[in-house]
Amino acid sequence: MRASGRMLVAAFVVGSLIVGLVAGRLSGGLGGGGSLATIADARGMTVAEAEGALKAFTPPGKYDEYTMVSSGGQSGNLYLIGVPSMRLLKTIPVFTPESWSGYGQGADWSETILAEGSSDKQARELKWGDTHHPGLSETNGEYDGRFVYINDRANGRIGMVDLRDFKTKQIVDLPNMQTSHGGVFVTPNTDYVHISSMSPVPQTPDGYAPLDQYKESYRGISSWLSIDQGTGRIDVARSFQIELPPYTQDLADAGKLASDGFAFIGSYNTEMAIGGVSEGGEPIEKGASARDFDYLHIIDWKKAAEVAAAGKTELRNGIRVITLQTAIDEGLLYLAPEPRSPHGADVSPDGNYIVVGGKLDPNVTIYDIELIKKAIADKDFDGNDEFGVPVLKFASVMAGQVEVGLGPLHTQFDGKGNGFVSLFLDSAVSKFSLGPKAGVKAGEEFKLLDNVKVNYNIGHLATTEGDTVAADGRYLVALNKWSIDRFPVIGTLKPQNFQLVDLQGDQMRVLADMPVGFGEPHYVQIIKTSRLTSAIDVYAPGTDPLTMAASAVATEAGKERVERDGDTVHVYMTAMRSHFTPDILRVKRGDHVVMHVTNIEQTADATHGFAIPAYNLQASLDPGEVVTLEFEADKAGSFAFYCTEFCSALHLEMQGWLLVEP
Ligand code: CUK
Ligand code: CUA
Repeated sequence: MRASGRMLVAAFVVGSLIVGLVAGRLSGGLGGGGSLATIADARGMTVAEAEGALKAFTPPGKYDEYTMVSSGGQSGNLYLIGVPSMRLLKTIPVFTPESWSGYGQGADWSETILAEGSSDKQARELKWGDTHHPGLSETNGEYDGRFVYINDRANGRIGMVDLRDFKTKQIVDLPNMQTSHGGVFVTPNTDYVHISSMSPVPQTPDGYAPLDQYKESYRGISSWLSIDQGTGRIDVARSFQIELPPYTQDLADAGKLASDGFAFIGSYNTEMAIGGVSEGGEPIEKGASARDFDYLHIIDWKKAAEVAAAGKTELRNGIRVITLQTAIDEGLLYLAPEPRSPHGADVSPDGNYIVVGGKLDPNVTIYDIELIKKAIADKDFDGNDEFGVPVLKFASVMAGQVEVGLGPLHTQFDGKGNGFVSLFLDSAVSKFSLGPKAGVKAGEEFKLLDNVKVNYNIGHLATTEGDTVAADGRYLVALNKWSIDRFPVIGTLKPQNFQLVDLQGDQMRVLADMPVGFGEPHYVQIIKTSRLTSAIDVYAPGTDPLTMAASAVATEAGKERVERDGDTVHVYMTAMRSHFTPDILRVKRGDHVVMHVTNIEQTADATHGFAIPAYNLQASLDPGEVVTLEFEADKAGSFAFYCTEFCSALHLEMQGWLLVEP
């Protein structure tokens, strides 16, 4: 009763604020500052801007209704941002070492992940990534808050973050593909996470083929990575790949509901231009834009899984591959023409429509899954491409086109029959209606409804829960590439600019800017915060984060010890406010030191750091966590170690000595 009473009061207060805003003044409740109009005036804002601020504002101590999982571009990380406040909550390192969390700074579990993420297909050990497309796990097509997958566009890699502790637990460097771009999505029950190549590569034993053998030797790859439902880990042995023609495969999405079992991958450069400007050839961007149509790839992935299970695959570098010929013979791969140089392939929440943007075409093109299925069943083909893949007739599968503006890229949805498409060249978002199968009235379908300017040159956009069957149409976030003039001059590399757009009124409205200074995020997903139910506050005592199970080398209070085994010294250390035990370590130069450090606290947020700066080691020990740091004590000296987290009033005293005797 009390809680609902409070909610009524809160609703009344918000109502009063809005009434006050509309009236241009606010009667009381704001303290000494006067009416909101007065405050807005004093700060040089319009009342409309103040109203926008109020819509985006999340008061101190309150949680945001949504949490945005943002890729971090060239930083190689993931970020968590509250929506609507646009407050940055967390950095999650994935492909790049990071100091605060100690990720890749000496703790064995994170070193293991990064090391496994660089296979011998690479020329060098990889130290960075270019994260583009996060994929949150789903159950029945809705986000379930268990895991998130993120690709490395630079390499054919994918990382998995466990949403129990929000830490990276796996990086897989996939064979047979060098790059991975837009093809990241999970299937509606997270049976698979999909990732596809961007640049086709030679499928030859040594990974080399001259460019004049492009059509014969180079292939695109669609990877279907099987997920362990308990841990979220990718099981490569149960996964499979499908060879694709050597086009540049691009953005992709999984079918859902009406289109469950299918996947859609856009592509460009079906011209197979290879460049060679200095060898008498033409620039790739010219060659790749020659044809009026490129191809939307349509994959029947449930059939592909059956084909793989039936053994109609070849093992290539440790993974099962369905060859292009097998994919054609088994009827699991089709193409549909899409207007030239498309970008974006997005499935509506009901699963009926697939929306494609054409970078060089002012329309979005909307396909209907029922028409696609019928065209496949009727063999309603416009011949084959030059690799023998059947091409469906454009007129047979296309449900509608909407002229939305210049440079349409990506589309998101509100679950109310509308799509929202980003317009890179126009720096705008256009809202348009889908067709009757999304609940749109006859006569109202496939129409441009609204347009809002954004600043500037938008790439992706995301609506709240917009990739799922439960898209709710509350907010949209525009991910803008350019921010010239939006922020003070702070050097020559400008921030990216996220803009929060309100979808709740009749017209879209920009509410807030969020400068992003950590890289170029390409895509985000926005999940209701209430769905993050797997999240834990504190590890159980003595947990190894890699396994989330009790660590064999956890140390309890009173059991701290140093054990020597030849030249190897095992240290079993505990950390608690405000000391390490032991706090003096004596070793000899040349010893191999293995330090098992356990944070024996069980108080949430009682994190300690452990750093031996001279040996380039740093770990973050969250309450209950065990980390192992291993090093050769090859430099003699007296080295201070310390806790790097301000954990208590006596944090500065939380230090000790590593004595390496000459
Ligand atoms: S791509 Cu960046 S704007 Cu990597 Cu999703 Cu379209
Ligand atoms: Cu522990 Cu500072």
